[in-house]
Amino acid sequence: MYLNKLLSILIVLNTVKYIVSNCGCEANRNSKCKNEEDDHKYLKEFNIKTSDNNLHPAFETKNMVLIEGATFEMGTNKPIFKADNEGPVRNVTIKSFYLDMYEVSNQNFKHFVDKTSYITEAEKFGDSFMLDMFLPKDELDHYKDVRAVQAPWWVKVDGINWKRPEGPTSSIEEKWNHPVVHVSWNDAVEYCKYFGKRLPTEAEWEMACRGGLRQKLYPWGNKLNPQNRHWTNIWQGNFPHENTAEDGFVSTAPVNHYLPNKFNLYNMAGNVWEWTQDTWLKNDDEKVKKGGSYMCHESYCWRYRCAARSQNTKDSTAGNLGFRCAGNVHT
Ligand SMILES: *[C@@H]1O[C@H](CO)[C@@H](O)[C@H](O)[C@H]1NC(C)=O
Ligand SMILES: [Ca+2]
Ligand SMILES: [Ca+2]
Repeated sequence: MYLNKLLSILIVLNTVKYIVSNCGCEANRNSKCKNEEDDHKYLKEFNIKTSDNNLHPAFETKNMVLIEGATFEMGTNKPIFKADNEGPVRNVTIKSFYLDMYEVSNQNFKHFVDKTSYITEAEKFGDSFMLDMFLPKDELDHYKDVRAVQAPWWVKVDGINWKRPEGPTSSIEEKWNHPVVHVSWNDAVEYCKYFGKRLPTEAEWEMACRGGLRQKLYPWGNKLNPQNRHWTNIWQGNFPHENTAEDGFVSTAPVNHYLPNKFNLYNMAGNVWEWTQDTWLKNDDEKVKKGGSYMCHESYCWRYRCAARSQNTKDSTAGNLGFRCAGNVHT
């Protein structure tokens, strides 16, 4: 099955002319696309909150882990992307909190939507960003003028959203256990709130990612593939033309695939980026995301390290960006 998908991907000719050190950071709603005019769809009042009037279920800690309060060393003194402010290392003290073991799955999100009739921002805007190679060649030609200038492998495609993640005719029927994608920060906040949860802060997320290890690159240590196995879903091959999927996945993997870290958390690094509560550089429109995704490769986007960080605007959505929720410890 993967071989077929791989072959079809290798056949898709790609028109990308240049590469920047980026694997998803430019897929913002405000990214300049060649052909894009301001549009009524992008006005703030379009974003009606739908879950506010619903009864919320009580907070449950099922499929969450309790992370005991502690002081940990956040950041790194060996930043790979200095402009991202990955450093310096500093001690940060965190109170006990709960964190979802898994990225929020399509199944989880469907449950939420069934209960609340929530409509995501990508559904309201009518489009979202996806990786060009997932589209068939004829459909791709149609979108050649709506690529993000800084990251031309992103195409903004009409009719894609969490239910149709890889093209207007795709579905999630065989992906119930995969992470939900094409959800904005605003959507993630609403989802977590409904379940009595919240997004983790960046510091909570990073502490959780490290799983009690001190200053290691990854949730499992410093080597990418110890024991000769894959520990996360990233990109193997030459981005953005070829993905050999040695880790088993061209796109998302099930949220419980690969081994968990010492805190029993799955896919903190890789698979999909995860929204956090925090604001990126004092600009409240942009929020911090952590962990990297299936589109990351060491050569250009070594961001599946615990210290790495990136950002998107609150209303941005993409095929490699999801989230998990945190919860307060009620005493
Ligand atoms: C953090 O605190 C520990 C324990 O007090 C200390 O050993 C370590 O040097 C501190 N790290 C930093 C970066 O200050
Ligand atoms: Ca992969
Ligand atoms: Ca992840």
